[in-house]
Amino acid sequence: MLTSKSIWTRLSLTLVLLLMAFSSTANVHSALAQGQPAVGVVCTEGPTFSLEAQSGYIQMPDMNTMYMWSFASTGGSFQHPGPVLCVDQGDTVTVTLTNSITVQSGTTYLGSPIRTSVIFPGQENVQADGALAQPDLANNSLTNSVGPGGSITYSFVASKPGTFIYESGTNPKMQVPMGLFGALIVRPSMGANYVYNRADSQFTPEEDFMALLSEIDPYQHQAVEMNKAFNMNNYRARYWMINGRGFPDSIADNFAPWLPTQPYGALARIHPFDVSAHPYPGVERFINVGTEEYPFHPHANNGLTIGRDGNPLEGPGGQDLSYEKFSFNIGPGQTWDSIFKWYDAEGYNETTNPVPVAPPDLVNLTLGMFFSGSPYLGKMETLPPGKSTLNQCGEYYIISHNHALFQLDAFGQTMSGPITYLRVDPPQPNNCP
Ligand SMILES: [Cu+2]
Repeated sequence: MLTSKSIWTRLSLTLVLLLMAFSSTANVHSALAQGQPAVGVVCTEGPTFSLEAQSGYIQMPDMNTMYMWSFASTGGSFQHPGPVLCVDQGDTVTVTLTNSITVQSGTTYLGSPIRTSVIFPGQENVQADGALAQPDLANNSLTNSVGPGGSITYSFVASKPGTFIYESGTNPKMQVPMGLFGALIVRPSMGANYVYNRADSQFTPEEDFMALLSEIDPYQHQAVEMNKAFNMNNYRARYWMINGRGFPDSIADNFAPWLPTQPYGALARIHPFDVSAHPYPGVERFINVGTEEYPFHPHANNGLTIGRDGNPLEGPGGQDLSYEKFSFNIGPGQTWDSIFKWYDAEGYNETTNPVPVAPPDLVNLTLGMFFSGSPYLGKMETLPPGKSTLNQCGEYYIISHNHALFQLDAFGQTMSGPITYLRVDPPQPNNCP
């Protein structure tokens, strides 16, 4: 039997636990997530940035945890991948890097102090502490690196718009797979709702998406964490990621509370094309920081490739050289900008223009977790007994995934890795949350 005293003890204990849970969640996420969108690119606004190379852990789809190196905002909590740096064309970009990487033995790895740096592929005349940054060709590295506890400041003028990578320039063959990379978006002088300085690159600002593709060899990460040698000739990726997550975490919102160090989701959420209500496409910025080609393919929906590696696809006279793609073969180190839209080509309507094919008997159907119960956009119908759905308002979900199927894997657990969805909401106004 519970005495009143024990009830109060229990209640107050519960309250304390609740408050603790609440405040720790708030601490981790509120500063990061405030005013940020649930889907799409989360910009860290420039042009002055302070990055800290840190070590920490991320959560894998097979419930493994992974020791990582990654860039974070200085003084901020560990995150992977690094912040998406957003600047305007013509900005003088300044990035101050602090090195706080540690392994189990502290700030040395195999007896040497851990050094790191940042390179900005595609940017010209990058300065390091005021002098032109220099390559260290003997070590395939950047000369201008920083040791434990130190800092260094890089600067450059973002002269070209587009999607770029920033990553470690110190032993990059080893440090980039450890996680030291992120995206840099340079907005064109035509405006933030253009990808390039071309009228035909205009997009819907709420439909700006990123697919940052990467990979992990867990044996490399374990060896580095434990201060043990790892021969990179034995490197073999066993996890593949999109925006630092594997499926199904990849379709969770930005800042999903159960992924405190993996803030970026990969769901693309759009509205149907409409010549007056929704006239502009969305943009997907594909980025590959891995070692292999990633043939990424949005199902049933071609994209229009409009830029590669920060170069608009145009001829010398500005001719439009963009091309449709069904599978985007993103090579290592490449970025591809693709604009896409979904439009209601057939105009199916339950009463005025029904789908002309009778659906099979329910017993012969396999229903996915996201099916609304109806083929008509915006309609929800009762599902058969025992079936539940995550569908919210009759929206469509179209899978989008890496078509190197062996990469849809998390250390042997299949149907994970770089998979996400294109979510098409019914035209506005709708009942979608
Ligand atoms: Cu497919």
